[in-house]
Amino acid sequence: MTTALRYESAREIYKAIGVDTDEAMRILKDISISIHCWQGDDVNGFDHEGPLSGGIQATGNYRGKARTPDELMADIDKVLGLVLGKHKLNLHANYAIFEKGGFADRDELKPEHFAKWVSFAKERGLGLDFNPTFFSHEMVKDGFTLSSPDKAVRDFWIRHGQACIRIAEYFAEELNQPCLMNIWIPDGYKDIPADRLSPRARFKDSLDRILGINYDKAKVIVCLESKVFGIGVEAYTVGSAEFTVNYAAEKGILSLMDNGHYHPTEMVSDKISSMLLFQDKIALHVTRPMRWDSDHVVLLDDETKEIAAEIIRNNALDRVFIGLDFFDASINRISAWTVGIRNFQKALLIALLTPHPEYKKYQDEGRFTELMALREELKLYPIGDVWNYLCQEEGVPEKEDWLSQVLEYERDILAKRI
Ligand code: RNT
Ligand code: ZN
Repeated sequence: MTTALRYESAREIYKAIGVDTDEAMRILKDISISIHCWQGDDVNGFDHEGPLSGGIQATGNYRGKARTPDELMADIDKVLGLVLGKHKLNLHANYAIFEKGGFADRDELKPEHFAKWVSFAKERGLGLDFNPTFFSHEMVKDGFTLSSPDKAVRDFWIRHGQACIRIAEYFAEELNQPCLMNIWIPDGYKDIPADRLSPRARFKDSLDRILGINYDKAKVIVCLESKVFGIGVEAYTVGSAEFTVNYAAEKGILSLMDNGHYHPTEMVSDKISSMLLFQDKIALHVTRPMRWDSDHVVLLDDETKEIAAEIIRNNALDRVFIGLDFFDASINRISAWTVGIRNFQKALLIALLTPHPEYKKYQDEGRFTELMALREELKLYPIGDVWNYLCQEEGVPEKEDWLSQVLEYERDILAKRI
């Protein structure tokens, strides 16, 4: 049976439970996801030698990591051809591109260092998001940046944050759409602190200074990402959940929740509704923590589906900035990206093909027997037939058909990067 015929059949099956598959596909193809550039080169970037630091780690040594801007761009192009929709590319400041002899340190970065990324984005109709990079740099002193007890260290990173706002503004102007700029710092202590308050007070003050420069808040949407712990900062992180949520609420910036940044039984899917009741907009990093904030590739697992369901059933597509944040160096990186992106889109499609109003009614009426029975049966509805038809309509590979292209690219291109 052809993909189109299968779709016809699936459409009828969903129609019988009050779900409109055409409408679901229409919505899904307009959902923009912020695709992180850093899966392609294990978060390395182009502005330094030396290891990834800051309590995050990419493990594995699979062949073919991008070593230059041109390689990374080619890899991103490959991925974009395998996923449906129009998206944004999420850059980190350490992905600055310097012409020969034109190095600038993090506190002196300028829009011109990202001009090539802007051309890349324009040529492909992509938006750009941005992140100051408060790690992998010698001015991270004893693991501290914006909350360091050393004023020179804080000042350096404050200048970096300010420089990044200017670059984010440039992105927004050039691409005619807002740029989300996410702040995450690795600062924290390995062991029980003697003083928890002062580093947080310094962080607060540093953020005030970064945000104190004049910038267009319609163009640059700043958000702040929390974290509970990292490698080497097990006892205490300065940018905890309470710190970031309160800071963001007070200053009118957004909170960003990364689902690897909480205690293992705490779920971001459960936090979204509370945030939406008090905040106009929120941002997400969708990832997969395996026992810790390991940044595994996003699978189509229960929490991924539940995060997507919360966005859809609360009608919050225009209030939630969806970003991805994973980096696996142990498998083909193009495949890692493609699997993660397609999986979050599949999770959204599943959410769009769910009769949420009916389920809410069962909940309110205390009919939990029906609720469980129907939800479990829905799991085997022909979601794949809708997915494959949408892929076909959008001109991207159906099913696993994309994999052969990736393996061919590995053979022809990645394997030659030695
Ligand atoms: C680290 C944070 C942060 C980074 C990226 C590279 O734990 O999740 O978002 O992963 O900025
Ligand atoms: Zn993150």
